[in-house]
Amino acid sequence: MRTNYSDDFPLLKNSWENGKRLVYLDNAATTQKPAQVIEAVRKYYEHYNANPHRGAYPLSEKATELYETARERVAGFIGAGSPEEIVFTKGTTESLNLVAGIYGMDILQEGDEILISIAEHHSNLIPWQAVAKAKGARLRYLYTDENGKLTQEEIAANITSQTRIVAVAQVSNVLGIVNPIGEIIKKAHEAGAVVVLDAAQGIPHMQVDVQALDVDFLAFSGHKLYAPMGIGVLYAKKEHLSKMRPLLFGGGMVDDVSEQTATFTDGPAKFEGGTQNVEGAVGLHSAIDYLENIGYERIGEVENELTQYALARLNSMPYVTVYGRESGHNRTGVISFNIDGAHPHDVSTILSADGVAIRSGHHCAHPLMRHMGVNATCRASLCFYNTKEDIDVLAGSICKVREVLKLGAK
Ligand code: C6P
Repeated sequence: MRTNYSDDFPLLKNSWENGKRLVYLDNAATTQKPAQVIEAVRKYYEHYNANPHRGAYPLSEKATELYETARERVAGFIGAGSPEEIVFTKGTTESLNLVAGIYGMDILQEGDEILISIAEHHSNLIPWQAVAKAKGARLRYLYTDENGKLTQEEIAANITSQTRIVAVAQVSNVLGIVNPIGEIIKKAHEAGAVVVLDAAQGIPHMQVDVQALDVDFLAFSGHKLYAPMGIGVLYAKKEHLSKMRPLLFGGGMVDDVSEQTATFTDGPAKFEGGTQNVEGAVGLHSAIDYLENIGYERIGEVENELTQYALARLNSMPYVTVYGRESGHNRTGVISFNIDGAHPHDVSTILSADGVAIRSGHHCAHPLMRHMGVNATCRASLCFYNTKEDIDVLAGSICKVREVLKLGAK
């Protein structure tokens, strides 16, 4: 059984920071790219680059084929009924803005309720604030308990006959907790609401099947899934997508344009105005191949073992506070913590001197920070290419923080 995957990632083999080996623990922000993804993108530019859906010459036809094959691959990967339900976007942020700004804007009426959780990333929060304001709808929140969980009682009490849209993250980018998505979708559908799932932090770690989940919309980013930046996905059930207006007007999305009017194509192309990111789609296709070759089961095993190991190391330090549920399988390797007396930015700077890359700050989740009563946290986020040695370097570096900051022993 293979135990070390870091060799597949050129940057991890070659990178050194301050003379120290790079210990990359910021995978929730973006992941590194395996050699096969880099190679697929290089090959695309060396052999196939042209503007897709426009030229009648073989090169353009090849670029079109690669782009559309990637769409089919994504559809199969998430269990969509058809590639027609897959819209390529720049990333999760654009996907969620498309749902809120078009679907939300068209279906919501005064007094309707949009329900999100207090743990949402700003990308799944501010678009709903904007649409609520524009339509006179109410933006309501599900609150996490002291363990960072959304309880069944909280869900049951807040999805009502007024709820039209429920938009939640599959996994919190701050706490790593996996939300009870099945329960939320069931309750929302019983109430006649649609569900928008932000899978940005979920899909890199667990299999998603949109039909089994019966989710209405799903958004994710390629760059957190070992693919290039600038490519993302919006899955939407055909019944919703066919009724939605385009967001961006331009080339590649029209049927006919006259001086004063235009008609638009059906299907995903309607939402993909302008020249698209073929390189990104090719890279995403290759990243999915890479991931499926390892398999989610194996990825889950490796990441769970690393996560439990990291939690045990951090929890053994009396001056470290870990936020959110501290053990169990129902979480990913996103671990937020603070060190008594130390500002998270100082912590990440000290860790960085040891080659350790973590994130510190509010993680684009201000309302959650306020709800937890903290200004900021340090966040280490693991994935399957990390190793126990990486965690040991992290733990060793954390041990030094209070000493470096002259905070005394604890
Ligand atoms: N979170 C993080 O370090 P984009 O930037 O569009 O690829 O993804 C936005 C986004 C949406 N939802 C969730 C749950 C996310 O975690 C993110 C991105 C990164 O936590 C960058 S802020």
